[in-house]
Amino acid sequence: RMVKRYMACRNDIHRHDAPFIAVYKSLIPAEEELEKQKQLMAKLDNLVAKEWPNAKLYLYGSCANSFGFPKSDIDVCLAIDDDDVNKSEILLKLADSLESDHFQNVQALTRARVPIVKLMDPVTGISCDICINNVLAVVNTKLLRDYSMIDGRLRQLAFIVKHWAKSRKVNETYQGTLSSYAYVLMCIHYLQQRSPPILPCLQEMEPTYSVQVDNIRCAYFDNVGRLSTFGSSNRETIAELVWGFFNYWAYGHDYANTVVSVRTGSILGKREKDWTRRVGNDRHLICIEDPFETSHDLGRVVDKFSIRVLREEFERAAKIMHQDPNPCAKLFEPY
Ligand code: 3AT
Ligand code: MG
Repeated sequence: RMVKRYMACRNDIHRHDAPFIAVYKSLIPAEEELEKQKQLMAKLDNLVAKEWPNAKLYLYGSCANSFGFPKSDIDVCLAIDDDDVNKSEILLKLADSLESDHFQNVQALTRARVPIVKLMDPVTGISCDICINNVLAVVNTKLLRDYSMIDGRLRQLAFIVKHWAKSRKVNETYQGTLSSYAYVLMCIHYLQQRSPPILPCLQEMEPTYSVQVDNIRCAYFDNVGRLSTFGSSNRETIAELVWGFFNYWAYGHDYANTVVSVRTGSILGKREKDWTRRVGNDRHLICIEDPFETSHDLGRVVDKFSIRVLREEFERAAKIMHQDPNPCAKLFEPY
């Protein structure tokens, strides 16, 4: 009986495509907003060029990976090629220049885990964090953006999952739930696993892009213009994918033994990564491998309390997708 009911839902799922597409469209930032971000970057570029002629500024995070919501703060990385950079010194000097240039709320947080300068641009109203030499974040931002250009369904799915996670308050790393970056990787992985696949595994293909970041080699096929028809033999639509994504994380994923890996486009064992036990504060209760920093589990922030919250939310979402006549309204109900 269960199986029958589930099949009925699945065949019927397409009527929810239009409402999900409408939610997706309502979440895409307007063109003016991207213009304002560019305007602010140009201003910051000028300021940096005066102080550090050999340095370069990069946008990273959701304002550059194509998974950004409207009105997000922007994340900027100042890349300075110097063997012995003193980050605090640079941040303090940068903060001074920003204040003289009439930026507001300028604050140098030199003792934070990732030291940054915060600022607000009174002209565009955009707030911004600038960090130093966080090159891996710039590279993983490019990887996410490249994946998003292969098949439009990734961007649709990731916006919906991020919107769900923010509405349900499970996108708060300081409370032991997952970062936006982790959710996007889960979406990429899910689309790599479809049959036929909707996304390829770029890191398993012949590299056309390669950079060395400290001791990590970041290499993958980035000529994604060539892959624009990759997923076309898979006809699944957004409602089906949202359904399948939550169903996987509610009932399909083997939390005890496995790791999702975008790097290999497959599911790995916890054993082979030696992620079977708690080390310090890292518990590995849900394992998502970083595509470049492979010793880094993006699920390590999740503890024994927040894993229950997360799994209950996945189950709630899956049930809504199975049963609710209007899942689009219910799914994003504020927690
Ligand atoms: P929001 O729209 O701001 O929620 P975001 O994509 O900007 O989403 P975050 O603010 O969580 O995501 O992170 C900003 C970027 O920093 C995204 C990614 O390039 C990098 N990043 C975040 N967390 C990690 C991590 N644990 N390991 C490596 N890179 C990370
Ligand atoms: Mg961000």
